[in-house]
Amino acid sequence: MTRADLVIVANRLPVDRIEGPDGEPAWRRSPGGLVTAVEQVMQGMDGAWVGWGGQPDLDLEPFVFDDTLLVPVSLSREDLRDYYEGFSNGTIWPLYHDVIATPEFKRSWWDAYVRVNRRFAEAAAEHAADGGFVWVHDYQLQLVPQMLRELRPDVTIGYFHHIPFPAYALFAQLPWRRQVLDGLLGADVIGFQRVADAGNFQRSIRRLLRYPTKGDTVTVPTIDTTPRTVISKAYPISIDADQFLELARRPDVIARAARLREQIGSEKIMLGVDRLDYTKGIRHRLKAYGELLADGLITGEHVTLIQVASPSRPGVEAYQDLRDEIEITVGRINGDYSTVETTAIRYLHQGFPREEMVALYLAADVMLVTALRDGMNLVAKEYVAVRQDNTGVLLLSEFAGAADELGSALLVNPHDIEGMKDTMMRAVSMPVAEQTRRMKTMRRKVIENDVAKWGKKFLADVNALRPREVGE
Ligand code: GDG
Repeated sequence: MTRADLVIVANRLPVDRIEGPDGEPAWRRSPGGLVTAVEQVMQGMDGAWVGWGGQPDLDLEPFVFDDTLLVPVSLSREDLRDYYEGFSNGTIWPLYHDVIATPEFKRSWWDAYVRVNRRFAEAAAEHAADGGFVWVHDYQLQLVPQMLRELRPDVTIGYFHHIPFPAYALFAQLPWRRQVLDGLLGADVIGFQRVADAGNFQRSIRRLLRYPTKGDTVTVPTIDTTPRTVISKAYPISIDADQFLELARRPDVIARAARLREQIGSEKIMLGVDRLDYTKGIRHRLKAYGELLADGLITGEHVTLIQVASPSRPGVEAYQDLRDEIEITVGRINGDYSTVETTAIRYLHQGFPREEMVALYLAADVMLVTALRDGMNLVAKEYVAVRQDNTGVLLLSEFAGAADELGSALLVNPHDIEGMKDTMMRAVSMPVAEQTRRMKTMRRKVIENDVAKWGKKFLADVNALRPREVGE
């Protein structure tokens, strides 16, 4: 049995199953952010990755891909319905995003969540080397740290929470709130996106479990030994800025951006890029833009809006409803304000290659990030990273984690439609000197604090707890 010094545990494996050239199934690296983030940490180390292979009932043995041992966890259609679409995306996701949609509390979903979390914990326990480090990722796997600690008390456990952690009054609604806190506290280091998330978590610990907290630590009592100290702290995630800059410097990408501008033809381009999710504030953004057109403050020839809404969670009802609402709104606005020659909103319910995303970022005068609640929002950081000439305006929701670092953006409250309209007008007419001043400050932050630094900071806190460093 192969065992690794570093084991990543995430809902998905970092690969997609595709049809190979010979018609046989093959694997292709998926372009996700977590892969790049962790890749840097894994370099030169014996690494394994535990996760679901992306298709139901895929019962496969562990295999090596790109020097990493991939350990597929099999999920049945029922598991996917109850653990993934159900408890993860129908209960935890809306509850942790300030109940923007109503969370459903179903006991059968919880049972599936426990069952599947155990499966992930067992796979991690089987593949971690003696005294190794296991890094668990995100809200689908909050019970894994404790389950793993019971199976393998010798390993060091980290957990990173990519989405917000809600205020106590909301978290307290969860019927299984204690179990979730106990599950997370199985880790040695628990990472959050914002200082406020770590604060909310500690408040819930104090109120519900009555464990003492001090600074970045929680003291967890144990039955037979001295209490354990758990670190719970903010580690704001970032992007691989160099990789984005490299794309932004490629002649074909630059040429594509110029062509897009020319073809669109309007004076200004505003851009939104989001997974089609109710947390992203796409409806609010469309409403503000539609009203500016209705008020006659702008025309479609003057300001075009490109909205990429990449398909997401089509099996969850709230997402189907959201898609309908957005598509009706886009249809109405275009019906009223497009002309034979110009289209007010170019709406794309599709995923695009990263090159195309970067070309869009380069073509856009204004980037709209109007999330009602967002753990971090990497799109905001990607836009900033590629704007090498220091032009462009980022309009950023104060409810996205990125607002903590990107205070030089035009910050908005997306619920305040009048405020958003004013800020959009300010964004499309901002003098270049002001754009440059703001963009320079933001670019410095994003480039200095890239994802490699994020990984290093998390690992430094993990290593401080260990007799030997991870990777030694
Ligand atoms: C969760 C948290 C947190 C999107 N469409 C396409 C595409 N993307 C890429 C973006 C960006 C990523 O997907 C989206 O990241 P976000 O951070 O904006 O949002 P979530 O997906 O909700 O991520 C979030 C994040 O985890 C990390 O911790 O920041 O708060 O919700 O990289 O560029 N990429 C390509 N084609 C698309 O059509 N290639």
